[in-house]
Amino acid sequence: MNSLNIKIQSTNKNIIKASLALVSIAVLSWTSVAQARPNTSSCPAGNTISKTFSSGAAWDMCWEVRDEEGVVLSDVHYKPRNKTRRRVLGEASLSQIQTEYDDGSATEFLVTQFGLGGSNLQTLTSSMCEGGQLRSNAGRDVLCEVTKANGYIYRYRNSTRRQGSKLDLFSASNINAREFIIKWSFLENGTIEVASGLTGQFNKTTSNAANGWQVTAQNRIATGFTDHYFWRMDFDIANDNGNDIIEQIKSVPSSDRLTKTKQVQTISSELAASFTPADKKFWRVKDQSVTNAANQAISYEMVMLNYAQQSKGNSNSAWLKNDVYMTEYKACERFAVQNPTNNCASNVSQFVNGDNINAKDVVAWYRLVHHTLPRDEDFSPAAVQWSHFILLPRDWTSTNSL
Ligand SMILES: [Ca+2]
Ligand SMILES: [Ca+2]
Ligand SMILES: [Ca+2]
Ligand SMILES: [Ca+2]
Repeated sequence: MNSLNIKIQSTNKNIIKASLALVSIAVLSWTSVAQARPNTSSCPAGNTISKTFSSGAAWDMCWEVRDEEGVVLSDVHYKPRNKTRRRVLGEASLSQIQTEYDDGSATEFLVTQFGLGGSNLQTLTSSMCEGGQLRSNAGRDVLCEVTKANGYIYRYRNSTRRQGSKLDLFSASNINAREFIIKWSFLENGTIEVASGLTGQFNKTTSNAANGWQVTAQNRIATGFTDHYFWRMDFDIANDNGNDIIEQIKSVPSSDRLTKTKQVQTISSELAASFTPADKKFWRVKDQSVTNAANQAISYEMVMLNYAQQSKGNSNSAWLKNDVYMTEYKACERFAVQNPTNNCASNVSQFVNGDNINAKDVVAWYRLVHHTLPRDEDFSPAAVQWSHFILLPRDWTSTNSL
């Protein structure tokens, strides 16, 4: 058992107990790791990121680099202005990028076959992190931490207005000449924006113009392709990571569409689901016991709006059929696809196997799709194409804290 597994497992008390019964060696060092997480004090020296805005609102988290996922964030806490600091996420990562080519060329699994970390993770210079702070891993600067103005948080006539700030974290990974900018934005008002920006060089060519775009300057046909980004979000709301509840919320229009009726459903067993734009379906993760000052359960809502790009992948890949997957935490379920099958399932569609997720340690997986039909202007390098989604506090505070 390596230290990574121990770290992941340390957030699950049941697994720790079971493993302690099985593993009799190295109990001392093992216990120290197990006790350490999920407290931020367990974060390796120098890997804590914290930001307090002038309003008093604050974020703090831990970051690490893995060969496969690249930058992984953990123990993400938000402190609204004049309110209690509470945990939002236990861990968050980009757990797979699957690339399908329009001409049927072999599918690639970038996170497990090549890795966003290791030597693919790019060294950043201060000019790439203007006004910010570079953070290093294994002797190289690989993460930029920068505070930026973010425009209006709100305004109401000229008397009531506030402009806000955000904390941006980004890294860049180069895989087969394509480059991915992975960016996390933590806004002063509790909103989290998660984004991957595709840029770099599009080198793949094809013989059939119907499967790509004729690039005039290079006299070749650049292949079209689809990237499926699988984000893994282990929400661990507040102190207890084992009592989180997922709700699916719809606003269903009447047949004449003159009204909409809200439907709230607690998801009691593991779920694979897709968007229904007509119903404005979304999901939130709420704590079973912690409430805001108005006695409403605190929660984060997943705003996974990507209707224009979202589509099913090839029919041979069950994990490309749905947009979201909600599962019970399992330490071995790390990659959405090509997960190591040592006593574990190989992909997220199999992670959904009927386990109870009502007041449990739940994990949300989001498949975000982006199709690229290259343009002349992309050669070269290609302009960044952002694919992003938002995590939004819902009833985290009883009023607008700013
Ligand atoms: Ca957890
Ligand atoms: Ca909780
Ligand atoms: Ca399961
Ligand atoms: Ca969880």
